[in-house]
Amino acid sequence: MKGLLVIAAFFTAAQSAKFFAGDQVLRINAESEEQIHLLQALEKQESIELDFWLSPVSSDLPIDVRVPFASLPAVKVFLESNNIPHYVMIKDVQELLEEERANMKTSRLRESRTKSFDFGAYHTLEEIYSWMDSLVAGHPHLVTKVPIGYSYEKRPMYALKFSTGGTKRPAIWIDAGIHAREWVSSATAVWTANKIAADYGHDASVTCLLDSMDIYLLIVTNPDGYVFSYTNNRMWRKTRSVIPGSACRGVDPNRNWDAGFGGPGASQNPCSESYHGPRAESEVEVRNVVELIKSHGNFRSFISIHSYSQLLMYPYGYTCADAVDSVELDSVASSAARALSSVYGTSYRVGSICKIIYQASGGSIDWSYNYGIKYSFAFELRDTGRYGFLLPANQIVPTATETWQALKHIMEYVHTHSF
Ligand code: 0X9
Ligand code: ZN
Repeated sequence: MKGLLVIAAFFTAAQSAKFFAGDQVLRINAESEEQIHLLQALEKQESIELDFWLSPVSSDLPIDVRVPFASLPAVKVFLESNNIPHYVMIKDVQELLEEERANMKTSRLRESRTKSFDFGAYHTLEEIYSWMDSLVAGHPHLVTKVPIGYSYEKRPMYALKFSTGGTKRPAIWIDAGIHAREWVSSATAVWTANKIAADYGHDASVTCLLDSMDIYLLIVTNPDGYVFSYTNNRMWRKTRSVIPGSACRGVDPNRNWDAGFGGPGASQNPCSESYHGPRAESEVEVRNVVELIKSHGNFRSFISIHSYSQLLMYPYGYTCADAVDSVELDSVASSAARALSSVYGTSYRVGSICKIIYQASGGSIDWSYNYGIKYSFAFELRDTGRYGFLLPANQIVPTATETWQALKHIMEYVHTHSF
């Protein structure tokens, strides 16, 4: 029996190289600027590997941090000796990862038995790509796969294009999975793609929209990171590019856009989770999107889907100054958030990135907005931290279902303001 356990443990370890046994996610509620400064200093030091899921900034948001098992005593002593309120949010990260794996396995078995796709499960990149082919095959007059280029590790990137004809009709852009570990983002995008295809010709709002506009949906914006988060490190966030002169890999693709690039809220340290990269658009994944948007030339809305925190945001992130259209964007986002809440009561906060989450430069929707795409929004999907990036698969469909109401609201608004 013991031998079996050892073998089982070995295989789990071989499957996902990085182990999170005993790691905890702590929620910290700093009470003063001084405490925030202490936590910022803790984030900067490199001797303890801390993974801040929500960074220490002066805002109403709590601070969530994954602490490796070995560092727990030191971190807890640090917090206690400085009287910083905190509690354990996730008591064993590895336990959640194992449940997640087990669920994927079960759903895969069910899928092969029933020859169907389980929207309530997380999938590998390969599974998502082959599902995309089946969606296109099932709706050849509505959905096409648009190759937009290759990732750093030479994986193809495809946007799904929903169109009923015309050339370069006004279009809506939606991307998901720019941060690798935010799996519910891509899972929501898969559900959404299916919903758009299923509703065309049946739902008046989708039909009316697609009769005069196109929708582009990029389900996995960071394919290398996504694969790596599946095979090697579930907590991976960045791209997988090699940084000359550094042992650390990857750039935060949401700090790499040409909008306030390199400013506050991005790191110049290649080992940081928010490393902005050697220059704006250094990441080919970002470049691929920028090139598609520019060459198309008729996007009216740009929506980026992240997790977690339950926020619906608009520009700017690189500055806390108001965007020219902030009053209108705030009202569109507020109505969209209300539509979302009407489904299950999930509550979202609305505001500019800088004001409701933190100052972050080089973000995608700041770029799209400055490029001239007025209706630029970013979602942070469920939850508010109980599971954070490790949202259980049974919340995928509810998350996607409520998010759809918000997306539809935004799209309808954009539609009525595009002609
Ligand atoms: O830090 C980020 O990039 C986003 N938060 S996350 O936890 N998903 O990493 C917030 C930035 C807002 N989004 C955009 N600028 N698109
Ligand atoms: Zn993100």
